Amino acid sequence: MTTRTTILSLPVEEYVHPGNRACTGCGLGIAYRIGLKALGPDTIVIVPPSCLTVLQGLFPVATTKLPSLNTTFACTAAAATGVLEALKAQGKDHVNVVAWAGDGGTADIGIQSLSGASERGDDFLFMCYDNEGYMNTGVQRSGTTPQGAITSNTPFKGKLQQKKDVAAIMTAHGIDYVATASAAYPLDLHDKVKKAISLKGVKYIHIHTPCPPGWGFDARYTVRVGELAVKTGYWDLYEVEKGVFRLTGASAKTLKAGTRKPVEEYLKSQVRFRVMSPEQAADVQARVDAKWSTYSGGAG
Ligand SMILES: Cc1ncc(C[n+]2csc(CCOP(=O)(O)OP(=O)(O)O)c2C)c(N)n1
Ligand code: SF4
Repeated sequence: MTTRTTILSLPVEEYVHPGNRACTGCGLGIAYRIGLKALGPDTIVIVPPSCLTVLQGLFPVATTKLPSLNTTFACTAAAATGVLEALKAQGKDHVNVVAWAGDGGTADIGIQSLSGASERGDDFLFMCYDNEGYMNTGVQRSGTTPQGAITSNTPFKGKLQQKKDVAAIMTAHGIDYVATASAAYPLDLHDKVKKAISLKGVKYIHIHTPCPPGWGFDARYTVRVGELAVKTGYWDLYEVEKGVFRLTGASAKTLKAGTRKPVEEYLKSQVRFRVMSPEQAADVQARVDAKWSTYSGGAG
């Protein structure tokens, strides 16, 4: 059994310089900082176009203190494979190769190379930070934008389609480790990154990262919005290790204590859901209830 991260055991080393170009209150900023603490100094990061490339900035004022490769969207996972092979040729097998992409770069544009690498069993970690849209280019809808959310190209009725479940798609590849996480629960995220890099093959972590300007909430409420997503059961913290599903952290506690809040509290915390009718909100609640009804006994 792995030791759980606590606020006291969280590494003090920082791999992200303070003062970066992300918006105030960016959930990605929290997740990236914590994820890199778990990865440590022997890490190469591969990043496609996204808010993360903006956060990182350009040499010589880049924020990431680790080697970082910027790629095109579609080849993120293929670039990770290439870096891995180059390290192998040099006899360096101690370096963590980590692709870190937005939801557009993962769920939509990058999914073919990620699927191919998963099937081959290449040994790297793929992190998807999910701000539920193409935020860097002005909040366009992506495959993971949830139903009912206003974006710049779904301005009147919100997005009509359901959110794509990328963690489920990755689980279907039969890889050894798939997890979900949240920027609002950094210790749970730290645990999962640590566990992922101890395993072989492609590992996949999908992180819910609230985005103040894209979702429409005040920058001071990033953690509160992230917590509401989890406490209402809208976004669940879990891991699937070698095929075994287990709720983790706050989601496991919510199931055990039976304290799940109404989804409405989450929907009302953001301007992007303001066009949803009471019937649509009830439909979201029904879907969340149906999902949670399958969890009984599944928590660990
Ligand atoms: C092939 C290609 N299409 C479009 C773009 C323009 N572009 C740059 S960043 C971006 C948005 C990326 O969205 P996502 O992956 O969700 O990351 P986020 O911006 O939300 O952090 C787009 C469309 C591009 N760089 N390359
Ligand atoms: S638009 Fe959203 S994801 Fe992008 S930097 Fe700003 S807060 Fe972060």
